[in-house]
Amino acid sequence: MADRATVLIVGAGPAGLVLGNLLRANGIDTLILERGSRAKVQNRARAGFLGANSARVLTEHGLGAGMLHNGHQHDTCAFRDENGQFELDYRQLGRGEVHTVYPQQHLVTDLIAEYLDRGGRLRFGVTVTHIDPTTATVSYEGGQAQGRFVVGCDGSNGMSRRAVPARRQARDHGVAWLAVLAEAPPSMGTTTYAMHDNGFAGHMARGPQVTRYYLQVRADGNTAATDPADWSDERIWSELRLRMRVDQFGPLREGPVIERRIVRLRSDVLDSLQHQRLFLAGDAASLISPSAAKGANLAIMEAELLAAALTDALARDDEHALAAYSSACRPRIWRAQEFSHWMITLLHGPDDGPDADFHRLLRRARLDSLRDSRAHQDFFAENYVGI
Ligand code: RFL
Repeated sequence: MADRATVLIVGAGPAGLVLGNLLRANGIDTLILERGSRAKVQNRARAGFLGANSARVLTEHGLGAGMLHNGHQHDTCAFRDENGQFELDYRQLGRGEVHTVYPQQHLVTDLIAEYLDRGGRLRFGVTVTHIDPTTATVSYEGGQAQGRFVVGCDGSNGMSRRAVPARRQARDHGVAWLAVLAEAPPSMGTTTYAMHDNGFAGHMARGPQVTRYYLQVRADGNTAATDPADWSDERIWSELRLRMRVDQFGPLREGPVIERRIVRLRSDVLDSLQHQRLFLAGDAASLISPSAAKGANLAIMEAELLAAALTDALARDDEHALAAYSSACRPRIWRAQEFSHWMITLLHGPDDGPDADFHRLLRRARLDSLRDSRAHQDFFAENYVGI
């Protein structure tokens, strides 16, 4: 016999867990099915920068204790290239908002504990293999579960988005990063974006003892022309020293590399986040490149909207918000995509090709404008922290 729950959620990432928590707070019976083990999802290091809306959602809904206690506020970023460096204190710009740095794996750990405390049901090690959007039934090896609604929060490679017959806007931005986590304190007090002829390098704090770095690596067509295994600790640090121009700006605080992986910069957005009784949230709905650190923030924004809409539908028999869910999310998703794309073009130029010089000079002009123009800085700050 099929398991029953009012709302079935596929995936225990930020989207599924925020949604599950908000529904539980409204007394709605939920079941989350997650492919990975609890240890695996609680140790998956990805995002770290939570924007102002995410911090509000977590705090307002009683999910922010860990973030408020152990996260820290971050308000400055720096850009450096062959012409020097400038900093933007974005607390003083735009809407005056800041980031809270709180690693995704800590947030996921908090959200799981709180969800279980709120009486939510969660099964680890269950891989959903089929979703029927008409009957809100999900199948997994050895069983089935049925709900009034199903929400696919299973990420960009998940299977739930394939059950939504929507048009897709997919784009590979032709850029690949080696994403590195180092067991080392941050080297600078700022998030730093460094532009160099060898490619982009980035520095982002994650905590007192862990720092994320990015190195742009060669991308040929749709594949990165390198393997993480090609990058020894020494090669990573030597390339970071070069691109971060340590001779000019001071040394990096180095330490063992604890994770290295290739990340393609891609977008993949569906134009509808609903089909019959199936809804999508998070990366399942809209994948965004990590260039502006928006993915987890979009997931949290969507989870809050969908929780309110499902609550209206289930507790008040009012499906207006549910019907409007896709159209409420779409403009926010595209604002984030637009800014993320703007960041991609700011940080990377084409290495070669007939237009390479033209694009390099445009990039230079864009950076000059960001350094000098208060209006441009306000635009940046508003979009950098906001959704
Ligand atoms: P997740 O986190 O991928 O979770 C999906 C969950 O679904 C499970 N799953 C299934 N379960 C059952 N049956 C199936 N068939 C299943 N298929 C999949 C998976 O096991 C998994 O647990 O998706 P969600 O919840 O939508 O959250 C999205 C975020 O994780 C993602 O957008 C961010 O990590 C993106 N991102 C960043 N976002 C930010 O807002 N700020 C950042 O600073 C930031 N930095 C990053 C990032 C992503 C990165 N990578 C690795 C792409 C840095 C990096 C390097």
